Amino acid sequence: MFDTLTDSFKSAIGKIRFHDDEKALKKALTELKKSLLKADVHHKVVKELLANVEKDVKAAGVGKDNFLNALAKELTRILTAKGNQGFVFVPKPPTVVLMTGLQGSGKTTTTGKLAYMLKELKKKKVLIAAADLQRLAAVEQLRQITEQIGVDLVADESAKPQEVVKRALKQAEDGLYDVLLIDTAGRLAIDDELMQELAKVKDIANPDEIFYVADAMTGIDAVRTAATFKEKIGISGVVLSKFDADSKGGVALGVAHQVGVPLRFIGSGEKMPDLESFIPDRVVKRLMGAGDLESLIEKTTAAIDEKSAKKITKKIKKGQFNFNDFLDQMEQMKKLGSMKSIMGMIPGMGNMAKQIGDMDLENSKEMKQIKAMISSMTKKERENPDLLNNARKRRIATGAGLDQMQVNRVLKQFKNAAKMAKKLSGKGGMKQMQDMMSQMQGGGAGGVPPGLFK
Ligand SMILES: Nc1nc2c(ncn2[C@@H]2O[C@H](COP(=O)(O)OP(=O)(O)O)[C@@H](O)[C@H]2O)c(=O)[nH]1
Ligand SMILES: [Mg+2]
Repeated sequence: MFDTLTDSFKSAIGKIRFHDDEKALKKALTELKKSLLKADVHHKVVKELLANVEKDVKAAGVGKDNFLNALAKELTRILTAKGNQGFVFVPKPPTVVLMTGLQGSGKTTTTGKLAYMLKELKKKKVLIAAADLQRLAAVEQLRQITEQIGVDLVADESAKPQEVVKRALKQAEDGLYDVLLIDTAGRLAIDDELMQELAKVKDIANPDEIFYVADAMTGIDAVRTAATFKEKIGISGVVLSKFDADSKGGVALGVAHQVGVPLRFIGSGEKMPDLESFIPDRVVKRLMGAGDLESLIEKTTAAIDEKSAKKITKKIKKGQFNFNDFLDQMEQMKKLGSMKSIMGMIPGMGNMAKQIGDMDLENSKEMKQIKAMISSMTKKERENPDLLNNARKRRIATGAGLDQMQVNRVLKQFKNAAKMAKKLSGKGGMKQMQDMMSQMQGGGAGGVPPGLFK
């Protein structure tokens, strides 16, 4: 997320050479303006941001730290609109959310992603109502999604949307659900019929929140249609879907400010875990290359079962990490979503994330080889990698359809990884890892002075 933006910020910040004069400040502002416009941030937003940064820096005294502080403050202001941040639960459940948007914008997918997030991260009981009855395929799509993520669905192809919503409300109350998400029908463009149907559904649902799902790839249209929905039915949050396909990312910077409604979530892929909360001050940290540890911790603690994590850490420390633990770890990793988005959240690892790109760890050649090998092992061998003598290795190679050299290579990698993990899990291990990472990148996080985000 935000690769291009983060890059252009870094290069703008990197180019600033302050000699504490106003000429230098002007240069820095020009750099910044170029990078923001290049990222497709709306020109009015850019103008306002620059004017405020200039004013702040002049008041505080020209200098690099003051410049970066003013920029961080102004970015946070631009990204913040009046209203809720993240997902907010009402005191008396269920929290009812109406999902709206144009056809193909990503409503149904986002409904599934939100349900997944609430269920997995917040351990909530979620119900989904299929109120898109325009297309029969829409109900089927939702059925597949809810089965996949293990969330209950209210659907009835022969009923009116209002009927389905009524039933869902009753089931949510009776069944003590925490959240009810209502997926609605979209149109190719905004028309009166759509708005009237939505208004009817809204009247019955009496939702606590109305989310507008906008396709990030439509750029400025995403902002425009969101504004229309706000005016016609009133929305309380925007979700930008398909952000992974929008390499520039500037829409996300402008939308809250331009629509006057907070941007709440960002869709970053087609899979269920690919949804991220948009919390302005965290995003600013990431934009300025400082990573976003809060989001990372939230994501990992939810996905990784704490008890098994502790057990594994203990084993790693004792050097007892075996193949079963490895398979366990892989399963846990899968729940985290894409490797790239995780790496981007670790301070100083933004560059690394880019190198990894869209690498599909799970389907990589190495991973397939090691999985094939593990499945050819006996129970004892899985528990104790040291048992693997040459005769056993030959047997495993045949079973996995590999040659013995490949088996040896994978085993060596596995042993090295276990050794490395043991070392890192010891005292000062995290520090070692950070040093290693910054060496690999040829420098630190770059640009951001220490202490800026205290
Ligand atoms: N790459 C990517 N594709 C997405 C994202 N969200 C939705 N999609 C895809 O967009 C298409 C339309 O989504 P859908 O949820 O059916 O849209 P709806 O008509 O608004 O309900 C589907 O193919 C989804 O897989 C996203 O965040 N990233
Ligand atoms: Mg849909």
